[in-house]
Amino acid sequence: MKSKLGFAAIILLILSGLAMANDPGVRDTVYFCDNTIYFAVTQSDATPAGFLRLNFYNDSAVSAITIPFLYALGFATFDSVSFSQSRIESLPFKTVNFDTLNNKVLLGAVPVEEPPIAPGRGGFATLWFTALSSLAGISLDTTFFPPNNHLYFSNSSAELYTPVWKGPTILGVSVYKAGDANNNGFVDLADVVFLINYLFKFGYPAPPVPPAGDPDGGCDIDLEDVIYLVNYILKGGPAPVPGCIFPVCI
Ligand SMILES: [Ca+2]
Ligand SMILES: [Ca+2]
Ligand SMILES: [Ca+2]
Repeated sequence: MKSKLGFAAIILLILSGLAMANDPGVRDTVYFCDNTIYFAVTQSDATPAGFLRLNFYNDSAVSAITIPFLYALGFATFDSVSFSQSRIESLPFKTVNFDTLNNKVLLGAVPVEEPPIAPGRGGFATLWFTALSSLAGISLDTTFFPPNNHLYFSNSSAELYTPVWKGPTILGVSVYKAGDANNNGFVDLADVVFLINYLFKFGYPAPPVPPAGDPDGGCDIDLEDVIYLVNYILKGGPAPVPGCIFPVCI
């Protein structure tokens, strides 16, 4: 993805002129939806992609946000950032600034002609990674970039404050095979049985890696996934896809 340094520079210019304040009301927070990145290995993709959803909470209106990360990615690479389906998706003034030499990424959003970001809880952005090996280890840290580019929110009086960062610093990494519903490293009839038990018998466990139980990629686990797996295993049907079931994030 192309770096948007110009936007970032403008945001920093705006924020550097602001006074510091205390977080009004209860503490605002910035956090990951899930502290594990799931990378799906498929038959056709040797460089599986995984993502992290970044959320934020504010109990009063926010007029600017900057979220910097310093990352150490082990055997993964940083790929891109998406604001799709986030609370700030409609804002035209969003920024992603990569510094790949120094392993930094800076995210920002500023309502310019729009009203401030209303109180609420939900998505800010989705960070995408590419795994180069099953040994991928990832850490992200917001406590860097002195003296500028801190983790900042700005209140409606144009004063900066620092929300609480709810890490963790070290993220779990899980590499799974698409369609491996029972998570034993193989895709075979045992996964079909596992899914049937989960769907139709009381008390049987859900797939340990939820998206692995969604081989048809329909973002749910149902009978179609069972049929899809059977077709793949016994009839040469299409291979399982990564699936798109992830923990509920609020
Ligand atoms: Ca607050
Ligand atoms: Ca399996
Ligand atoms: Ca499905």
